Amino acid sequence: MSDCIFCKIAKGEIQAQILYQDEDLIAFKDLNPQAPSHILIIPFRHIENLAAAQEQDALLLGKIQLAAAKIAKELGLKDFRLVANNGKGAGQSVFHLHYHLMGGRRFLWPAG
Ligand code: DGP
Repeated sequence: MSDCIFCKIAKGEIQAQILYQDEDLIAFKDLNPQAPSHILIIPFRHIENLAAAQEQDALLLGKIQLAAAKIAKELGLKDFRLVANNGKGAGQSVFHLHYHLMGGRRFLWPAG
C-alpha cells in the first residue's frame, strides 16, 4: 500500500534499524521502544492485521513466530513477549500486520 509506513520500511523508502530479513519478512527496531529490546516483525506483503490474515497465510504466520524466536535467541533474550495488537481498541496504530518482540525487562501478567 502506497501510504503505509511499514510498506515503505519494507521497500527501503523509510529508514529503520533492521535486525533480520528474509524473503518473506523483515524485523527492525521500534521507534518508540517499550522495553530495552523492542523489535517489530512484519511481512513484506501488506496484510492489515491478524484478523485480515487468510488460510493461505498460515505458513507466513508460522515463519514470523519462528523468526521471533530466532531473533530473541540472537539478542540473548531467554524470556520475551510477542504481541500483535489487532484493531484500534487493542492499541493497533499501524495497519500493516506486525508483531512486537519485547525483552530485557520483566513483564506483568495480566498485561492490563
Ligand atoms: P501498534 O501500536 O501495535 O500498531 O504498533 C506500532 C508501532 O510502530 C509503535 O510501537 C511505534 C512503531 N512505529 C511507528 N512508526 C514507525 C516508524 O516509522 N519506524 C519504526 N521503526 N517504528 C515505527
